[in-house]
Amino acid sequence: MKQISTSSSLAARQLLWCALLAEECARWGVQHVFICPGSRSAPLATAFAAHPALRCHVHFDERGAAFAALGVARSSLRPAAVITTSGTAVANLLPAVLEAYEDAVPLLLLTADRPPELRNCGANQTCQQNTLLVSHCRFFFDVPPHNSVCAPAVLLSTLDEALAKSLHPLAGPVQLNLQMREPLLAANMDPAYPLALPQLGKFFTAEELAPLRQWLRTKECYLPLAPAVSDAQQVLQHIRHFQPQLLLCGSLRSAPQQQAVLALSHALGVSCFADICSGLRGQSTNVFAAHAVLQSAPSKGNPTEKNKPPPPAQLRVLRVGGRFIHPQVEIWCAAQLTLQLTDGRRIHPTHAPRRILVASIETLLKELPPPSLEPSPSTATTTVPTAHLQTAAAAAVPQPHSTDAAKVAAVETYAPYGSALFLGNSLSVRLFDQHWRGRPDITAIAANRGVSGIDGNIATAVGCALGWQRPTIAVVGDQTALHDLNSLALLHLLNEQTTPFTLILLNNGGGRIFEQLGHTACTRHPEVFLGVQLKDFSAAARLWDLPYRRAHNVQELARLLKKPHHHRLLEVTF
Ligand SMILES: Cc1ncc(C[n+]2csc(CCOP(=O)(O)OP(=O)(O)O)c2C)c(N)n1
Repeated sequence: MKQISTSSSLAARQLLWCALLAEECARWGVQHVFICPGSRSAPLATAFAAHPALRCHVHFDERGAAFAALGVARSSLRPAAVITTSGTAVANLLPAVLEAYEDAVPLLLLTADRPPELRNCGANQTCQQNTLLVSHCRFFFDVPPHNSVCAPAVLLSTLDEALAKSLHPLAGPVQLNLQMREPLLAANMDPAYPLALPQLGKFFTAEELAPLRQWLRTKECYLPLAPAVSDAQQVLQHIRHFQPQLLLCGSLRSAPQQQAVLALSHALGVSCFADICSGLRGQSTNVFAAHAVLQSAPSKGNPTEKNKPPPPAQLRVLRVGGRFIHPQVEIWCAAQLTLQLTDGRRIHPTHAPRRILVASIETLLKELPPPSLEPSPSTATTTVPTAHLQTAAAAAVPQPHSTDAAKVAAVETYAPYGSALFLGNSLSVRLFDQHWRGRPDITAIAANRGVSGIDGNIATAVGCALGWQRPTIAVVGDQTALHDLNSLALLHLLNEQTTPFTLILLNNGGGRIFEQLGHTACTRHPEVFLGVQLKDFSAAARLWDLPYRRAHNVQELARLLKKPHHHRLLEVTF
């Protein structure tokens, strides 16, 4: 290590240390960085904020910042970074980290910490944060301070491994816990990009910088760590050999994934039964709601079903994508002969025997003809065993007979062209899964179904909108909204012209999902289940200067949705 003595030189060296991280993040294609203010993280914040290729967003609440990063990573398909100070700030990342881990979303957590000499000795704002998130990270490293034995090349290659593991083989959160030594910052310091040898040479030895010479000359990552190539042809061969009769599709993440599933269903000549979060409904006449498959299973003990013909023998089902909102779909699938294509996650809560192929579905696009909007001519002959499902699915097209169906129909009819949807947990996402028929122009649909928390839903929706760059409608329940009112502060990140954001708050007076638990506890002790019943959310909208309207009936909701608008909160009370 170069012997530098003055306090400002040490601070400058640490800032450059952080600038190496910022530069490498940019080279990996990281675009969005959420910075939560703090002093231990000040060098990181300063270095990242100064980088011309990174879009840095500042948010006071680490929990919301992490959920927003999750949202933008999910919708932009690139890792998003979060920078925090030490202590409880790191603990606040945990809910979003759990969601990212379970739902395979790439997140880079850069948490500032104290060096070893200040741990476990009563130093301020210090805790065992180096063990806090590890169980839910695909990679973790406790990075020593800049003035220790750790050289710049070690720092870069460690970040490279972290970013590679945030994406492959299964995406998820990764954490670098960065030990920062005082002095943290000195006066008038700004890292100058692009980083150059003479500048670094003032603070690092020639020996330390030798491995970086090539890196400094180019714009390439230090250690690119590309994923293993998978053989799409082989995967397709397995699928064809299995001869699927039906495609059952859970959530999807991207347009290439959607195109691959449509192309696959077309090439195989089978229908696709799709979850709301696949974004496939409405994309082809050959796509039906996933829960329509349940039509083939007569409900037990229902006398009117007695004379129905027995359901056909097991179907050969090709199961793709993530989870289903409707819990019965996976149970139905367990009773069929199933081949599951997975990104590496074991989404298989029934544990029924099935064949598994680990492969990314989008790679199949290379081997498939482009999808068509109409079913292939072969469909009629090859899907005979699923014909009864198609008929049932067509008959099950929801009529807006209930107010719930009417709410969904209003959004489906009046959402601006090319909108995106974020669906809050609890009843909102179920409602849309049940009643959403789909529109060809609405393909981006997301929800936090990794662990189905009702926290951070507004933040995630804003993050998703940031990545989607489309008019976005988020639908959440009242308790879900209360959980994350802080995150309305994030709305300023969205351009009102290109990305107008509508928050539809379904205020049904508390956590009404518990009324469906099927026991009397909810009616006997409603206070234990419903939570705070807030009659009017207009004050929350006022706090963040957000236009607010209330819809008492479906006509009012339709009228409000039709109006051109900027960001707004629509409270639905019917
Ligand atoms: C962080 C978190 N806490 C608690 C729960 C359990 N939970 C699931 S749904 C729900 C109530 C949600 O109420 P609301 O947002 O009003 O929606 P509604 O049930 O009325 O659709 C709760 C507390 C959860 N999923 N996540």
